[in-house]
Amino acid sequence: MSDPVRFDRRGAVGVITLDNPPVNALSLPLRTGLRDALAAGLDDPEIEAFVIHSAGRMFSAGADIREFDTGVAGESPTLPELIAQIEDSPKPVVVALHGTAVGGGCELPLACHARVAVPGTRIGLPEVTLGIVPGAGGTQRLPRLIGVLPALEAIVSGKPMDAERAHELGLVDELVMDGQDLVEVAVEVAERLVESGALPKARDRDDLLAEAREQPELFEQFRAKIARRARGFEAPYACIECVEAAVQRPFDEGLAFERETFVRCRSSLQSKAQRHVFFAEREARRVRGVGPDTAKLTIQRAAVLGCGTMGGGIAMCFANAGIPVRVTESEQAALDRGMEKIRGNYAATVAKGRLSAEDMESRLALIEPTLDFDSVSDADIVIEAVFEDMALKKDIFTRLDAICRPDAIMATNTSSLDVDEIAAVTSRPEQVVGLHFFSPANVMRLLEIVRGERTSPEVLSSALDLSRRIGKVGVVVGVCDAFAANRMLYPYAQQAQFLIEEGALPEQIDRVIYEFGFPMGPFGLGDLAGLDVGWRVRQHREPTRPKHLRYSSIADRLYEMGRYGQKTGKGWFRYEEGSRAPIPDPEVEQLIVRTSEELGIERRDISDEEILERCLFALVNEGARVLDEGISERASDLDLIWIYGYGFPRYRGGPMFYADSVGVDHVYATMQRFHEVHGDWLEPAPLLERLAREGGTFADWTPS
Ligand code: T1G
Repeated sequence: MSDPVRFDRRGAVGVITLDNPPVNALSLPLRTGLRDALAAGLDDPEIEAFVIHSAGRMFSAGADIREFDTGVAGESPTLPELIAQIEDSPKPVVVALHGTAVGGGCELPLACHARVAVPGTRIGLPEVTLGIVPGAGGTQRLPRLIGVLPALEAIVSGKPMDAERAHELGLVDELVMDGQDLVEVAVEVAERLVESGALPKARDRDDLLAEAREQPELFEQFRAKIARRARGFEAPYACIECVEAAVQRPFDEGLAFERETFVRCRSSLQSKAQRHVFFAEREARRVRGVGPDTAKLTIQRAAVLGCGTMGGGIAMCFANAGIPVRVTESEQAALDRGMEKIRGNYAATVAKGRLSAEDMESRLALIEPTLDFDSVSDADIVIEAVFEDMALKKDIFTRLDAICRPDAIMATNTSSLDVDEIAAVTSRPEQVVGLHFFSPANVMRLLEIVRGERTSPEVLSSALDLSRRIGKVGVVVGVCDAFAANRMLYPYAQQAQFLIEEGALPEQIDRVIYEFGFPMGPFGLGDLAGLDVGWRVRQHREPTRPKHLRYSSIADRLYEMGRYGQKTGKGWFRYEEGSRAPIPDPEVEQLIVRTSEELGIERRDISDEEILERCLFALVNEGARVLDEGISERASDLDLIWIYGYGFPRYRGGPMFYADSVGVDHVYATMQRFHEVHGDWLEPAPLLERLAREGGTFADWTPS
């Protein structure tokens, strides 16, 4: 391992280079090297100032997250010690930023006496996304440099800003112009500081805090403002408390409060869960048979067959990523309706101020509607998003096989049909893959990439690359009925329906699931997706249902009553005109009670705990089967599927991580009890039993 820190001279300026690929994480060896380089320069009378910069594609991604649960993170020199050494240096320290400077990689620059950056550099404090607060002075120095509200926005959202914005706010002192060398500009700034004798320190600034000190209510207002999006999360509120401490306490007291808060958050289950998700997203890119050298097709032109709800949303994903896309339909009216929906979606985003009208027009210009099926022949990828019917899809893939380029990727957006059966009608099944988007496709971040038996590594590599380009979290799964996502959804939704037969009501179950952290419960979700869609899926699944096991008939009865959910104003709940707020409907309760009587079920009071465990443990149990059958390569992939596909609360890490956190033995014992009382739908999966018996966890499980 080469030395992560180098020290050179440019005249009287000591130039320190951080070089710890791939992201210059501030690991212990790097911290030690930096401390020693500074100490050497401080002892050298010929050195009058320092410039710190990094090799590689970015300045730094911050503290080494992998050190968190090892004692190394606390080993000296710790980051706060290093940062104090820099801020208290009697010789000016100038930092030169490029690429990305986040977390500790932003806090270190905040302690420098001047900051120079290349335009476009991403600068920020994303710690809140890891369930922690910035722990090396970020919550104390940033508000002093840019003001309290901009600092609150940056710290509580975790979103980095670019160097231009940072310069506007006074965080970056100098932007490097075209043709200028970053380190050279930083050396000049350092020399100017030496000349002026100035050593500006963020800790000494108070001017931008004064105003906030007069308006203590702004912190309450900020808490109210984030309440909806921060529901259930602990770290955003801990961040606000730290910035509040920056305003109300002397610097060193605020710093101590921040550190205390950081240490508390770092050991919290929420932070462990959110760090699990961070690494799970990176792990998901590692797929059996696909290596970093596997060739991939860079998609420059796409086509989508079908401009319905899914097709239109998928087309928007490509346009949003700047990729031209053709979208087809068989009739003009359907095409016009689809394009109107797309335009409407964009207009809504413009109305919310999250997109400019110009950007809307430029994205719409990338979407080319056409009735000409054959015009997709020059596309790099064609995604079929038509009605969920096997015969129709086979016909389409037969036609695509005849017209598409040999290297083109042919994908199906089916949410449950057999991708191998579809691929088999073509002469090139290796070019066929499932790309299962989640509704609304332009919003939901999950992309379930379905690997067929013959899908080539190159096509998988291209699909994974594409998922990142269109802002999706791509998770590869194998072919089985309903793949991984929906397959785990069914037992979860089914238990919810059995529970209402036994005594609960939809509003109780949805409240429990909502309070657990989901955006909505299974009944609200059913009404959003449409009970007619659910009915069609059940018709499709009926032939595979084990005959000795029944499913609840209440949903079918609602469908037969024409209650399709939000789209008809009535489903499991009733909806006022123009409102999405679910209202319990006595008519539904009567139907439920009547069904219990017909089934001879004596209704009973059901606890919130039983509801939570039956619904969640049922999906965990199915997840164990999905892993055991090799449909998914790792439990953390299933966690991503549920977080990005169904809104499983990120601060609980996903269903499999959650099962590990409550104890696999507890999940197994509870499933055994449920199985005895409620029958075979809740039979514990062999893997769940094995892990419970061996004291294993889903996190440590690997395919045999
Ligand atoms: N620590 C350890 N490993 C890291 C890392 C980090 N901070 N950041 C990235 N990696 C690994 C990552 O797992 C992957 O590994 C490889 O680097 C490339 O990353 C006191 C305590 C910077 C925007 O939250 O957001 O500072 O999979 O694929 O897409 O307040 O990485 O190849 O083995 O993501 O170009 C706060 C986390 C830390 C930023 C680059 N910092 N990183 O994205 O590359 S807490 C963060 C990112 C902190 C202080 C506290 C992104 C990136 P592998 P990548 P990328």
